[in-house]
Amino acid sequence: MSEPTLILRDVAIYKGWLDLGEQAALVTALRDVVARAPLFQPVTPTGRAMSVRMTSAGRYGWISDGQRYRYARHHPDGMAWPPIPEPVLAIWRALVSETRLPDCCLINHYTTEARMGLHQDRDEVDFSWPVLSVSLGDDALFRIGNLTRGGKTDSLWLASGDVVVMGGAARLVYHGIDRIRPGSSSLLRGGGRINLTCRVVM
Ligand code: MD3
Ligand code: FE
Repeated sequence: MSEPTLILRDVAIYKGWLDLGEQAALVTALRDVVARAPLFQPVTPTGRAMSVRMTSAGRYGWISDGQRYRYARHHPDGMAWPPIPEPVLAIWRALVSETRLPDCCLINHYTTEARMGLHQDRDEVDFSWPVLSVSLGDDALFRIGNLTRGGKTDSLWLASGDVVVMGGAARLVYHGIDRIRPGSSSLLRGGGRINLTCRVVM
């Protein structure tokens, strides 16, 4: 297993883990997923549309049912989620596990205006496995806090090709995306950012 570039609050950060060719191949595979399972805007339990658009690949996908967030076997439009693309699984195998593969690859799409408020990822049943994140496209200002709301936070710019692994003590910390830096990458036509998070759900 390779050494992370840096470790911040138990979050392992691998800067530039993917080269440009690998990033482009990933984008091609993700376009195929999105063609079969379109991006949608989840509605928060308070009834507001999230600014980030999402879809999933894998056995389970993350949805909002209008009351709460949960993992579901089907897209809101009724289709099964497409399989997780092989190049995504290859990153998981290299950095997390060769035996246990993720149940869900959540795909987040950020336009320039999109953001994600501080939250915990706790809709999964099994927290013993890390969450693996892959950034593609424009830079994003990632903020990481604590196991409870409030307290000091650290911020870090994530760039295209960076991979982050949140395991152990980091698995349940509050985190979010404060803003996107428009025009910082030419990977995605039309700009914006894609973030993948691979999760063991059940
Ligand atoms: C730290 N996504 O999808 S990825 C999410 O960039 C989410 O789209 C952000 O937070 C994004 O839930 C951040 C980095 C990340 C993902 C999951 C974590 C950091 C995490 C889970 C626990 C702790
Ligand atoms: Fe999260």
